[in-house]
Amino acid sequence: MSKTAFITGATSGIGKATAEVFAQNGINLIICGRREDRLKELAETLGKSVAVHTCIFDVRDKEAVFKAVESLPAEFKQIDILINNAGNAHGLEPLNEGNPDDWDSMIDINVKGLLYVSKAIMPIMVERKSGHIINIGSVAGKEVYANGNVYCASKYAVDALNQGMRIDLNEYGIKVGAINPGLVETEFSMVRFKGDKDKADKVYQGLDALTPLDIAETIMFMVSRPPHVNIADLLIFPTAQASATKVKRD
Ligand code: NDP
Ligand code: 8X3
Repeated sequence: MSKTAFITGATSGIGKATAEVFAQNGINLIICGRREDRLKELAETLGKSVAVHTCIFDVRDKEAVFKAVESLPAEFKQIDILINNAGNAHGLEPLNEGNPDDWDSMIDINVKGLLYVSKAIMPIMVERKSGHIINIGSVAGKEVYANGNVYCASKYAVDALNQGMRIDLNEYGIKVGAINPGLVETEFSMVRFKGDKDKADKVYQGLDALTPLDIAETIMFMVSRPPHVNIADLLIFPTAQASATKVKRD
């Protein structure tokens, strides 16, 4: 029987590419995000090959998250795979100059949002004693870099939650793993720099950054391992990147 995946942040970047690769592999989809027009367009395209349901909610809104999961149509209720992907960086300043509203966004979306979505879906997996959760962390959750402060803290939290989830769900046979990318060219930097295209473009200049497809294909590899194999934690860089800050540029 076909599997069903619940993907947060499917309107763009890594989440969207993951939805596309899953659809190519016959995995039915629940695609989530705030931008309804984008979700509808994606659902229309991918709906030609698999069953697709769209959920429009802000992961910060606890009630909306639970309502979205509770009101899934019967054919989408048995979620096999959860991709906790929704997230962004907001700002890149020294901590003493940082904007507390940006801090709230990163902690509320990247950490609390991931928790709310997981809380809504874990019982479904526990009940069935089966499931696979993939958390999208970052190199920022492995190394702190200058001005990364709260974004790094939020991704260190994802790393801790990935470990905690794996330990707590172990007795139910549920797989939990993280993928932690370095530089991936998406809308990420446009969000981080609040629409400043020059600043955003500079992040990816002079190197071949990872693409959302690179990450999606790796996620597909993770979810297609045999039942006894769980990829627990994976760090992935473009070849030109050796650490959070060591990047070879032309
Ligand atoms: P994008 O900006 O392209 O995509 C972010 C996605 O998250 C969008 O679909 C957006 O949907 C969703 N999202 C953001 N805020 C919310 C919210 N409050 N509620 C619901 N959905 C939300 O960035 P990426 O694809 O690069 O980012 C995806 C994940 O990958 C993030 O967790 C990011 O931290 C991580 N990552 C990215 C790297 C990179 O270099 N790009 C490297 C390492 C990790 P919408 O706005 O429609 O709600
Ligand atoms: C995104 C990659 O290096 O901007 O998580 O933190 S980085």
